[in-house]
Amino acid sequence: MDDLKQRYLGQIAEAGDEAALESIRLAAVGKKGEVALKMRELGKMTPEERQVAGPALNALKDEINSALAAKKAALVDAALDARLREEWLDVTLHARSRPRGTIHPISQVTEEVTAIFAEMGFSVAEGPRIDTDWYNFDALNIPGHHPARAEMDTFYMHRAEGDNRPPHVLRTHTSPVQIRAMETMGAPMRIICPGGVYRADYDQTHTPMFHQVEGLAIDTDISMANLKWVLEEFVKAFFEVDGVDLRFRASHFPFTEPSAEVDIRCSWEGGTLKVGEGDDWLEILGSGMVHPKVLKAGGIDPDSWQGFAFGMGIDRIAMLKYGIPDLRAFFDSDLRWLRHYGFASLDQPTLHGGLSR
Ligand code: 2NL
Repeated sequence: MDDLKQRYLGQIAEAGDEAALESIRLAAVGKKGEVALKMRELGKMTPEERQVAGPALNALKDEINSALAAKKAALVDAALDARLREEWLDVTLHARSRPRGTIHPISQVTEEVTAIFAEMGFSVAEGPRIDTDWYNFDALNIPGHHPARAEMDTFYMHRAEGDNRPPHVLRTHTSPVQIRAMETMGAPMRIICPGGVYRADYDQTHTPMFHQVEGLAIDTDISMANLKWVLEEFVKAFFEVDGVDLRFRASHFPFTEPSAEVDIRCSWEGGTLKVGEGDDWLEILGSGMVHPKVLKAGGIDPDSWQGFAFGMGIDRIAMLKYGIPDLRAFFDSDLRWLRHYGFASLDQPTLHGGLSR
């Protein structure tokens, strides 16, 4: 019996899983197991022998059964431990994997510009990229013979032979959107018009499609002073600096009178732009008081209303702010470039959150 006990307790201690434990149980204390066989031998014994062997066999059976139960509990515990080690979860992970796409710098800068002007009461107006030459030129005081029409390298839409309707063009600026907004909104108004525009020009610094944002504010008592304040606020917020110097240089546009080109004080130390300090000047936009003929074209009475307008290149200010050297890379759709210069899609630019972070 001692031999049986040592053998089975040894096997139970060694058992690696519940299946092994079950076959040990059958062999030891099952109906046809070794202990049962020994029990059968009790009948052949003398009553004295039986009185010793009977309880001893029962004790052995009990001992093996409790060793089996203890080992089974230990195996269940170990299995649970292994499962817990395997099935862990990092509760700090994002619910969804991070998006792989990025926001294009032009989209980012458009959102930044929109957030800044929204704070100053400007809403966003949009319009068609294909428009009539009246909205794109005539309404802006650029008549048919005007050199600006030629200068703007316009893409004209094809017309079938004998189709004498006025020509359509790919808009060369977002001004036609502002004319349409004057017609529909009337005065007073404050809008910006960001969007893609087209000119037949392609070299290091020009692409046939690029982006512009124009602004327009019309009221009864608007002056160049209001323009200057709005542009100062814009430049400070956009370049994320506390102070700027603006320089207004007299200029000429057919749609504004007077007209001014605006430079900002800057420095170019080690090739990086610093706005608001230094001895260099950087031209960033054109502006002026809206020409009375342009107000009239938009259905607004120039004797009662006046306004300022400005226009700047989004691609250009994006390159300046984010140190992007090559304009043409904007339109290459190169994934490595997009990952490098792109912005996280869930970080929307806001003035309170920091525009670009
Ligand atoms: C530039 C200059 C400018 C405007 C755009 C404008 C629009 C209307 C009336 C009057 Cl509807 N003016 N736009 C005015 C001055 C300059 O853009 O250098 N753009 C990149």
